[in-house]
Amino acid sequence: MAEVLDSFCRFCHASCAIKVTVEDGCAVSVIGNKDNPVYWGYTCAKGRALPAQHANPERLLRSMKRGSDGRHRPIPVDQAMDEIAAKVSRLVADHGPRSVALYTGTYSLPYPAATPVAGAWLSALGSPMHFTSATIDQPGKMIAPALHGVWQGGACDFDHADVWMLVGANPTIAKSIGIPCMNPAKRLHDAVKRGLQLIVIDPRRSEAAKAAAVHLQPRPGEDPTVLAGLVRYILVEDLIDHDFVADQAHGVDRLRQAVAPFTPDYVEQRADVPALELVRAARLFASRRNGGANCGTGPNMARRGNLSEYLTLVLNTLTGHWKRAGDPIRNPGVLMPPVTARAQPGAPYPGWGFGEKMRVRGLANTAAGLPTAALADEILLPGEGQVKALFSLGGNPMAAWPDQDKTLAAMRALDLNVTLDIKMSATAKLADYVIAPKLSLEVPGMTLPTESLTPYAMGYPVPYAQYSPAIVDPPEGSDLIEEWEFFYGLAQRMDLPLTITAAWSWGPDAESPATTELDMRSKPTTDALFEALTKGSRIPLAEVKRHPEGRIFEDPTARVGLPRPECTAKLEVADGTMMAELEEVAGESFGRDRAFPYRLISRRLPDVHNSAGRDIPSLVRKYRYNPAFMHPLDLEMLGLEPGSVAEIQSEYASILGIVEAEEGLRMGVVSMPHGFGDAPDPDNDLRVREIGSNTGRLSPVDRDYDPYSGIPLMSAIPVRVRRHQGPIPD
Ligand SMILES: Nc1nc2c(c(=O)[nH]1)N[C@H]1C(S)=C(S)[C@@H](COP(=O)(O)OP(=O)(O)OC[C@H]3O[C@@H](n4cnc5c(=O)[nH]c(N)nc54)[C@H](O)[C@@H]3O)O[C@H]1N2
Ligand SMILES: Nc1nc2c(c(=O)[nH]1)N[C@H]1C(S)=C(S)[C@@H](COP(=O)(O)OP(=O)(O)OC[C@H]3O[C@@H](n4cnc5c(=O)[nH]c(N)nc54)[C@H](O)[C@@H]3O)O[C@H]1N2
Ligand code: SF4
Ligand SMILES: [Mo]
Repeated sequence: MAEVLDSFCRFCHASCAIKVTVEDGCAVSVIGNKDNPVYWGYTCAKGRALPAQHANPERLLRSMKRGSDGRHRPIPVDQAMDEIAAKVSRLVADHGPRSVALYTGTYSLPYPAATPVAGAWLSALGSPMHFTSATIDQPGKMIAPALHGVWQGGACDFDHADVWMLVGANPTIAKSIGIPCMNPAKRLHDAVKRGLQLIVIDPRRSEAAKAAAVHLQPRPGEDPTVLAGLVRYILVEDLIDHDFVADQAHGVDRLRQAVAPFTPDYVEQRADVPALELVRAARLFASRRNGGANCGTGPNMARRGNLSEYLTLVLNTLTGHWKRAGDPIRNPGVLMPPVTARAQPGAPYPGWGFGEKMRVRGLANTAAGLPTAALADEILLPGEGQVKALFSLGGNPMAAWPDQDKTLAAMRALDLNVTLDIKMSATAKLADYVIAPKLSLEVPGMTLPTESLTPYAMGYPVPYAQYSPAIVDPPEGSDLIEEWEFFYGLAQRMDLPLTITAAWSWGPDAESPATTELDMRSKPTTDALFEALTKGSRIPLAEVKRHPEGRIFEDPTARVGLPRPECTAKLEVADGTMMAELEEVAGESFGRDRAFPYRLISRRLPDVHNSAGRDIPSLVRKYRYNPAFMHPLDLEMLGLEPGSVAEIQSEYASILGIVEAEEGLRMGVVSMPHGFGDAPDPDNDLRVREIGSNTGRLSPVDRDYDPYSGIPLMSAIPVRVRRHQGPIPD
């Protein structure tokens, strides 16, 4: 018998509210809930493919162990946990706890208990080596606020703003950064209709750029130049918010000196942005009080991502684009503790260099976490502290980490390589154990992770939350486990106590989060863990559960408070390191790079999520591979027709790409999605039409990297392009 049940999608981090038709315990179709007050019925092709994903013949229904012949065979998950626990105990006894590392990737987030329990297990072991994808994503998003300080009144609300700037973010497709990610296309459309002026800085005429009043299309990697140009113009033309800057900011004179070289003419020459357009963007941005600017992955993956993020914050501060005392707090938290906000600066704090030190390139912990770009080296470099065991939770290092050749060497060097994945990913194929987890509709879920993504400006614009119980059964005959249960199982076997910490809110009056010691004899339920993670929440989880369709839990009284009288902190607009970087930028020579005349830039495809979704037929109807999009005139000049195979070569490595024409790109650019291909191997590499190729191979981790987060050039990579000369794959 069929029934229609409420749930929410966890294919990406937008958590769209859905109605799932369930027949005999299996999902058969998914539609958006058109009555939902924040998503208005939206789903994308990935959400509608949830039934296919759950029933995918490629899906792992049992955990796998790699035999001495290199082949993977099913293993009961309890036995896998016994063996893995024994191996970890031996490694820790022989090499110390630092020899065990955890990497949590994209699909750790949709399972709220997964990272807390995995992290608690790692801490109980005594290892500090918890890496995440944040430092190979947008490390500047966390590092820049540390250097600038955080405005404790909060950012202006997109849904009520008059002006907005997106720097290398495309929320229409990515549903991620820059504007709230709940049906962002409609949100953007409605905003423009009510008068919002959108400014987009992107070498590509992205879907978001199509809604822009001003679209600056600079040379890739020139964001620091363009943003410094905007800052300079706003200062020189005296378009700043005088009262706000005088009261709340420190360093304006020093900033003025550092941006002096970035005149509109200089920006035009260097970044190829017409001076008049730059001026138009600066005037527009400064002319409205209610607004904001945000960076996405584009500038963060190009050179000097911290500086681009920093200058974006500086632009917000100079123009006073922050909330003031008495302004409404439109999302005072739901599953998180109550948000507190005061119209005062939070002082800057260290962005890097504290905590655990890496053994390479002078890197250490950062405000964005440990530098993941150093993890392959940590595995490969012999000596005290060498990483010997890696646990990947919902991540795919072989597809996602920069420097694919080095990653491959690292995966092969590990004594113990464990991944938790729903399929035999490129990483799983190299792993000793692949733990097969339950999938989203088979487990309880809550929207706490989406709510917690406020620093990425993708959290809920209103106090919305949803809880979903498991609504389908795991496939018959399967032996599946939730991710948290795996780490809990290891801890039980190793006799380690686990303590998890509840979610905490930002804000000057936030209380320290509650902790819960887990019962290690009798396994808690997922729901009990959810209770522990939402201790102190503004709305009790039990109340959220009473509204299975998801609901807004208003608090119209929540307002930004007055500053504390004793507050003396200032927002720093001339951080020493950032100003020194700006001076370096100003001193750089620029012009045509004859050896590597093109710039390969990052971008996302609508129907796949990083390396996930490529095994679902409805999602790869258009592209099975990752096309190398180029301007038609570039293709003509290179003698390439759409659909032909090109060799794309960086100074370090080369990959093949199937070229595709895109009018909206500036010339000199190759725009190519990541996460495709497989491990480096001549056979895999020639299957470019079938599986695409991995852009991460073009990015060595030990050249041209950020000295703090370690992120190498992953966008705006200098490359040359020519017709592929070897055997042409069909
Ligand atoms: N060159 C280049 N490299 C990049 C980027 C880029 O733009 N260019 N982008 C970077 C960014 S922003 C990020 S966030 C990282 C992503 O880095 P990762 O998170 O390491 O990579 P993903 O490809 O997202 O890997 C997700 C894995 O989770 C598996 N999976 C899917 N569903 C589930 C599930 O329900 N449970 C579990 N346990 N696993 C599941 C998928 O099969 C896949 O293997 O990559 C980064 N790498
Ligand atoms: N459908 C889908 N959605 C996703 C993902 C996915 O793979 N598919 N991945 C998810 C993940 S992990 C993340 S982190 C987010 C990312 O979310 P976004 O950062 O919004 O990602 P993109 O859509 O790639 O948009 C980045 C934009 O930056 C531009 N760009 C590239 N280089 C430069 C540069 O040097 N300067 C400037 N100014 N712009 C540049 C690109 O042209 C592109 O339009 O998306 C998430 N959402
Ligand atoms: S946007 Fe994300 S959450 Fe919404 S349906 Fe698509 S994949 Fe699912
Ligand atoms: Mo990401």
